[in-house]
Amino acid sequence: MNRKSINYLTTGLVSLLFAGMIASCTHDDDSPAEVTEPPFKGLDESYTIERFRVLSIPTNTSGAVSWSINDSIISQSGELEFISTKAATYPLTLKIGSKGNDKVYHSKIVVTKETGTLSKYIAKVFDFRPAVGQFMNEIPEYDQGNTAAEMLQKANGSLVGSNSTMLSLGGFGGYVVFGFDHTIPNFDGRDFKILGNAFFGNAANDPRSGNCEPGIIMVAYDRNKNGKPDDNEWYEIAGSEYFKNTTVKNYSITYFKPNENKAPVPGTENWQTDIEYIRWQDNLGNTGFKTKNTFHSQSYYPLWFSDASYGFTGTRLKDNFYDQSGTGTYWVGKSYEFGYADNAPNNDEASNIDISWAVDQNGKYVKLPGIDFVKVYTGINQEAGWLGEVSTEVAGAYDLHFKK
Ligand SMILES: [Ca+2]
Ligand SMILES: [Ca+2]
Ligand SMILES: [Ca+2]
Repeated sequence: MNRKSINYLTTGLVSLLFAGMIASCTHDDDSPAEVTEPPFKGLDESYTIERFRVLSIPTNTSGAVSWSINDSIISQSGELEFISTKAATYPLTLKIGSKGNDKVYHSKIVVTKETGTLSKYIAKVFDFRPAVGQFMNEIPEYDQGNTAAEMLQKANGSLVGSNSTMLSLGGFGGYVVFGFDHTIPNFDGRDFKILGNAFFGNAANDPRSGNCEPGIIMVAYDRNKNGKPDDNEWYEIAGSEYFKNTTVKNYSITYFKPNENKAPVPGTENWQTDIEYIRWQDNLGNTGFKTKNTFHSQSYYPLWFSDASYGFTGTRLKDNFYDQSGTGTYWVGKSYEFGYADNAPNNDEASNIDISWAVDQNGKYVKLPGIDFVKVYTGINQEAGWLGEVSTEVAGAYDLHFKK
């Protein structure tokens, strides 16, 4: 917010009306009143920031800008966004303007060690909204009468810290949102890992396939520093499938609450043909039923959701499971190349994510100094034979750059 608008806010309604009168008298065309930023007054003598926090230094300059530390240019943006993992002092030089006609400013950035203790693991789960699925109400376990807030508490119990355990997101769209107690920096290469329960089978002709259930990853940098992810802070990680025409953007699905009294009872006669269990419909005109299998007899609809239906919108990946046996006995999911959760074993490079893969809603890459929040949702809408629906599991996450 610039000084002018602060004045308007603090001097109240009368001056707002007055300003409106002036605006309507003096502006004959449709162009908005010009907002001039205060001129850049140079750098402070020094800037202090804790490590794993982003320092922002605006210049309000649209011309050529170059920031450097020693001889390395670190940014050419009008606003510097600096983050470091080490407590150290960095000499900072700023040049504004073109060569021969530039102004040079000197300062330094003092990066200090954090006052509290930081964790490289998930610090908080903000939201947990799974889709329907065979692990629903089991991972985490639903107890009679649990509220959404209580289920969120259980999700925190599962994912926070170094001893994290698994959370199942159910079918397409089901999601979890979590955050860290610091900003994970976006350095060269991959920056953070998302843990899942994916593993590869042993087929010689298809070694990177097995139990791979890719989830779409979204990231948010807490630009307004309010400690929570805001709608306009989210960006999608463009994984290996993002730009392919087999990927459906803005796919929407609705799940309808089943009548559990009429649900097929696994093991009874005809239960396998009597599969009209949880009805779903999507925005492409498809509709179907989610089935029940012999392994899980509990409700597949999150029982703490009282609504008659609920849904999700997001990026849908091409079905990745196929019947490798050809007789329906052995289904495997192919791993996508990069950029998804629960898509490769935890020790595989494909479970590591580069923040530089983040894109905006138009598919344009965005430059983020780091991220504070992550959202993962199931990216597949497929029933894989007797295995049941493809559902992403999240079992934790951590910062690949963090060192004590
Ligand atoms: Ca990176
Ligand atoms: Ca925020
Ligand atoms: Ca899984």
